[in-house]
Amino acid sequence: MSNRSIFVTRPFLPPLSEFVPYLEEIWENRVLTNGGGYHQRFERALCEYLGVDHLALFANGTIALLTALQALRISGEVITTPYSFVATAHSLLWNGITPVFVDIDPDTLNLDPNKIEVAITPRTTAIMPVHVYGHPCDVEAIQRIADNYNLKVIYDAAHAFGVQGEGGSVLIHGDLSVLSFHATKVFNTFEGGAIICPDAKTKDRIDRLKNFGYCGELEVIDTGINGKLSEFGSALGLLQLQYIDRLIFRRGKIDATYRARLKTVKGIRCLGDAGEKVPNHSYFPILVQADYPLSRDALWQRFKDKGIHCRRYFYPLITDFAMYRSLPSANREKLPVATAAAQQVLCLPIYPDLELAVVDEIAEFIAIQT
Ligand code: T4K
Repeated sequence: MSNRSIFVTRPFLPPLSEFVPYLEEIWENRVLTNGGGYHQRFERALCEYLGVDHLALFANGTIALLTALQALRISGEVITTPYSFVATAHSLLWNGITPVFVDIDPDTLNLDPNKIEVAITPRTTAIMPVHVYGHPCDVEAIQRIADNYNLKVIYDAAHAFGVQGEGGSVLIHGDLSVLSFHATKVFNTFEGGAIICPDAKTKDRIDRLKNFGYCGELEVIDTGINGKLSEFGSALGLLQLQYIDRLIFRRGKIDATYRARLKTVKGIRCLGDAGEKVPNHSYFPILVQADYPLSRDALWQRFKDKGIHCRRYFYPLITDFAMYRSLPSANREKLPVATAAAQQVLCLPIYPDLELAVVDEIAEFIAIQT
């Protein structure tokens, strides 16, 4: 294995020379932000690529989550998962909403639809599930519950760029879906994000909310925020889109190599494909189980000593952070599956230019530990 450190991910960047003409156009026009030409072109190109009708670009996924909740006027309590990046629950607290945490499904590690109904109270207004690692949630079961109780559904789809489930893009489910284009994601614009909207009216409202609430030049009709993606990010996104299929294909090769090599290693469970038709291989999580010779943390440390920086996404659970810990729904006894997953999970390096020989060596390293 090479001497350089290996991280859990490494952002893809197109050749700089290919980005220069985009930059020259920005320098020439001096339109840097506020919905310029690249922003408009990138929105259209993304809609086409993702197979969705309406989408609003954002400066990052977190502001997009905050805005999605505002757009649907969500208040009271929202049912969500403790097994996610902290931004999911933070978006609720920032909006003065109480997160109600519900345990996850042991197969997919996504919010368990069977546990949602008992958590619904008269204050519940919405469900915020996460397509963790890009594996689709049980969207039909979640929608059935939402319909029965008149709840909105906002998907945190930060990991689900390009994922196709049954019946097309996984992003068309629920009332809104939120993407992240952060540097560490399958598709990146350095920072960035988007909300997938069901119709033009909702997109209009979201576009106003991300631009301070302005409606025209003189009127402010919503308490908006500055959530706009710049022309730089939009231009980069347009260029990145030309590469995305090749990048996901390459990630698929890495995924398949890990799976083949780890299949026979006792005590290691690779999280399944969850049956999705077109996955994006955004992460490669393994669960280090009791019959493996080392604990998850010991394996993580041995990798670290070798310069291989795996990540324990998602540990600690969101419910273990100080601002959530005292909520009744944060009680670990009510979250046994999430608690166990957070103790066992290790995300292995996966990114397009990770050599398959290195993937082999990482898997071999796992296999030979005693
Ligand atoms: N919802 C979910 C489910 C999410 O996972 C996220 C973000 C969000 C919402 C919010 O979306 P954004 O507002 O971020 O758009 C990272 C990311 O910062 C975060 O975007 C991501 N989820 C989360 C899962 O991971 P860290 O603190 O683990 O990242 P960091 O800086 O330690 O990077 C991980 C590794 O990636 C590094 O060891 C090296 C490599 N790296 C990272 C960066 C930033 C690079 O090689 N280059 C880079 O520029 O949070």
